[in-house]
Amino acid sequence: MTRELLGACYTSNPALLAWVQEMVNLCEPKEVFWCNGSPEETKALTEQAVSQGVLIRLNQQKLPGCYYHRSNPNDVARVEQSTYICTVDEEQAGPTNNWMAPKQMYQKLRGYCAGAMRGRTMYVIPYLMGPPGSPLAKVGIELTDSIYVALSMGVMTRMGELACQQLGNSDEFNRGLHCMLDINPERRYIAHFPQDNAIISVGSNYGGNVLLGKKCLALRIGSYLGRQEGWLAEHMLILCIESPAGEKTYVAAAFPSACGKTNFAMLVPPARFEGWKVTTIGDDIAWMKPGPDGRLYAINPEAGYFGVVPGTNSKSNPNAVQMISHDTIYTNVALTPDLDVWWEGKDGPVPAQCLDWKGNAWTPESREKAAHPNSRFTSPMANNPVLAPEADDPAGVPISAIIFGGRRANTMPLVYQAFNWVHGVYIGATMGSETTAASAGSTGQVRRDPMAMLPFCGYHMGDYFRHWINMRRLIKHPPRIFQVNWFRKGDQGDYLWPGFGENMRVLKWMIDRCHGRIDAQETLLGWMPNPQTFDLEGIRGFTSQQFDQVQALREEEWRREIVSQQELFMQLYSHLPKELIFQRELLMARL
Ligand code: GTP
Ligand code: SPV
Ligand code: MN
Repeated sequence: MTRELLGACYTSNPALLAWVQEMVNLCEPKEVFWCNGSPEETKALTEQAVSQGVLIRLNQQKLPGCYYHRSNPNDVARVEQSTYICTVDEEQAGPTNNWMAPKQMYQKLRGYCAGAMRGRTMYVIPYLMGPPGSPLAKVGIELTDSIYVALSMGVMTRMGELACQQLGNSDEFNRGLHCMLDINPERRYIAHFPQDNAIISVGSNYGGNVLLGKKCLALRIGSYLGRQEGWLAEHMLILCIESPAGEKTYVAAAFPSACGKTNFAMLVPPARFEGWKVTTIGDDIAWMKPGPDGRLYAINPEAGYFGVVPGTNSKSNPNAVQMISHDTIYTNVALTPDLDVWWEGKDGPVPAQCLDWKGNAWTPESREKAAHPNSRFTSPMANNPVLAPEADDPAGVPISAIIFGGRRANTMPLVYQAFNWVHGVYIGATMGSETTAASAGSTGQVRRDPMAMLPFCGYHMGDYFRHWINMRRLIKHPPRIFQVNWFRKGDQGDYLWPGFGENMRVLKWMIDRCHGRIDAQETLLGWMPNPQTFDLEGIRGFTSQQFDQVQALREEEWRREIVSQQELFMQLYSHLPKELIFQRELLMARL
């Protein structure tokens, strides 16, 4: 392809052309660039980003195909206080979302966007969420003035002509508009219009706020559509666990942001599990729908990983280390003098000097962190050495287990199993977790984060629970539901469970439960592992007493836990399914 042809329009879809024209009239860009997703185009856009200073080319000997990006220091995480669900009725958005009337929000944001791309390029990004040809896949179009977004969407989604092919002449596509403006937190809005299948994001250039296929479409708009259409859009990883005999079991797990999804999805089984394999279907989002055989089928709508960098090393996640060693964009990590990257928890020595994520000189004596705690990598899923071929299967994979897990220093045992579907929905609905750096604001505060969806549910959370309960009727063979907690701490503030690869032991117990192959003990919380049959062999220095500690059910803590669930239940009361109130009362009675 010649240079001149890059960026030319290649669709004749009338609805798409009309909408792009309307947005061009509004934003008044100097030029319009239609991204087609070709390797030539990626190369040319990358060159341009480098010459504009948006990307820095990293040391190509050490990190082939890798680039470095710094976002504005005021713009390094999702902003929940600026995220809105704009349904016609405020009631529909529910008390856990910010709300503004669509008319009012359109007016405000169109005001901001008017002429906002003068002298700039508008990139038109057609993208497909899900494998081509999948009945669950959806098409979105993102219009942006950020070349960083254009390049990132090329990694994170199936971007370009194939999306337009899937769309054909239909007008059923998500309309997403992104204007960076001047990256001013005062004019930062991430606004969703579920009833119009539309998104407007202004004033940010940070991943979760601006890669509109991800949290905005795949979760907030997705959850809204899922309720109407009878499926689930969830903040879940999807993995495959394969036994030495070749038996494959698929598992989906919801952990809140920065609570271990990417790590769990790429887990390397310890030596004890020779012959077992874990492969990744997805690391952040699952779209799930009942299949013709009565099982729940899941696809990963994404095509890349936007993952937490700090803590990534060859012990915690060797597959990720390999994955991000090439063809990766690093955002907000530290930069060494030889154009390598560094972060807290990386393999090897701490550099004697480097530039921190803000571009300031940093030495090991510096008090601040070199990499931002929410610094991220953007890697295509094809880079993942343990990518499951099923990630491209339009039919998705049948889910046997659903796992809910929060970051809890106390109260929550390592693992237990729900008694049944409704009890599992109650467990997910009442999940608590400490806040993390993935969202702007204070970290380490326990809050309720139902199903890890608090920041991502595009409608009333009480109606969302009702939808989960109702789904049971559509699923003849429902997945078993579990709760896990990798983050319980001892009196000294140390993690009680080694985590990471050793989580395989919990995974193995769960799939054995799904296949009816291992016993369990009934407790007031649910089914717990029998310490005699739970496999602890070969964890260095881990004793059965420590296992008792990490599994301990402390009734004092649970009394407090139940009380703290009250707040969420009160907040959602008018839409809260009675079933969940009964579940809570049953638990109280058992206590
Ligand atoms: P998002 O991309 O924000 O949705 O996050 P995620 O759920 O994919 O989280 P990720 O796997 O990136 O993990 C975030 C943090 O949790 C990292 O700092 C990890 O080191 C840490 N972590 C992950 N798994 C474990 C574990 O089993 N034990 C402990 N102690 N920490 C873990
Ligand atoms: C999360 O915060 O849950 C993420 C990163 O996966 S972001 O895309 O920024 O939302
Ligand atoms: Mn996430």
